[in-house]
Amino acid sequence: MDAYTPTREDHFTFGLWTVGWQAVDPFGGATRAPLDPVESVHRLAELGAYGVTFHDDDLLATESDRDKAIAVFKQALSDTGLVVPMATTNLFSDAVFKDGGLTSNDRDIRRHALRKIRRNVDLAAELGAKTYVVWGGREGAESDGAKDMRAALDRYKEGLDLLAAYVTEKGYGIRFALEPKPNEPRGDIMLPTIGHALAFIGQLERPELFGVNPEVGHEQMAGLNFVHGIAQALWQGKLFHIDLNGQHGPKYDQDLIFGHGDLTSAFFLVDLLENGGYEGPRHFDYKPLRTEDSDDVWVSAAANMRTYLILKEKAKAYRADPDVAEALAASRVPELSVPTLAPGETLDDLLADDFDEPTAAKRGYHFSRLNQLAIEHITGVRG
Ligand code: DIG
Ligand code: MN
Ligand code: MN
Repeated sequence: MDAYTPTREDHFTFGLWTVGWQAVDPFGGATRAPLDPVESVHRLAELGAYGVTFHDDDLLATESDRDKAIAVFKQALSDTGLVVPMATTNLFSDAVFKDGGLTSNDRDIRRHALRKIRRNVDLAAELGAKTYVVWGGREGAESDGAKDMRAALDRYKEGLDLLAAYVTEKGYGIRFALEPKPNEPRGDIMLPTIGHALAFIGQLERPELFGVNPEVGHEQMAGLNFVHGIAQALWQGKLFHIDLNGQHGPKYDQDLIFGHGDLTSAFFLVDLLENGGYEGPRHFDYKPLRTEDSDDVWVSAAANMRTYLILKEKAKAYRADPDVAEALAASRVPELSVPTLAPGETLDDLLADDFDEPTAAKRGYHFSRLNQLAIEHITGVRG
């Protein structure tokens, strides 16, 4: 037990599919045996997790009878006290979804996808989940001719509007969180970034029931800044959930342990989540490396939470450091929060400014010192 030992109060949650990943990839078969979801619940509880999340199919990893699988899962939740803040649907593994679920060109398959989601939304509500994630991993195409993207958006909207009406009618108190990803497994996935998802939400019948579930690696795969994406989601009141993991920039989706990719970005992400008003669970959607044996799966799970708590403490020290406060002021960072016009001022009033452009153009921002202070906090030179 030390300062970085997680407790339920930290609200760490894990997808069952993370620790349960058998490490099958396009170039090789499983390196680990199927994992009983009941064992995952107990092991994650022992490690200090607060809850678990699941796809409908994850519950059937070792038990093919759905009712039995649900019963033993519920018993494990009751035995450990773990909660289920979020659930989602697997619309990407079964061959039937090879051209997508809600936006498959095949109308019968779109109807099947809606039935599959509805059934798991009912279970999610029964288990007390308040967030339902929609990751359209197969909603996309490999060629522009194969998918009429405007029609696909119509169908995505139709399906999500139906589900929003359903949870409203049922009084489930569930909100939906769209999870963007630019590609993989499809050549191009619909709603590829936080920005696309936020714009799409504005077109839905009940936009208030929709937010985003951004994943670290999914924005970084596209070379985007994840902290900026989260800042905009928070700014729009649409950060309903989050998938934490690690990624080394534009390449295949690595789903590394949180912080094991871009550590500086992870530091500022934790700083933003802890100070930016996000109240949701700190959820990990990562994969234990294919190289790991079944014991080290739990070492990897613990590492996510430990790294988050280490960065949380470092971010707190950074914010409390008087040298950082001074450097922020020298870089005029707090000045950005001052409205450009004073109360009551108009654009005409701007004309009265005595602005000396050459002098202003010469002013430096001193970001180098500020950035170095962050590095010194991250590396432990300052604390
Ligand atoms: C992949 O990043 C996706 C799926 O694992 C799941 O649908 C979603 C849940 O967070 N993330
Ligand atoms: Mn991922
Ligand atoms: Mn995810």
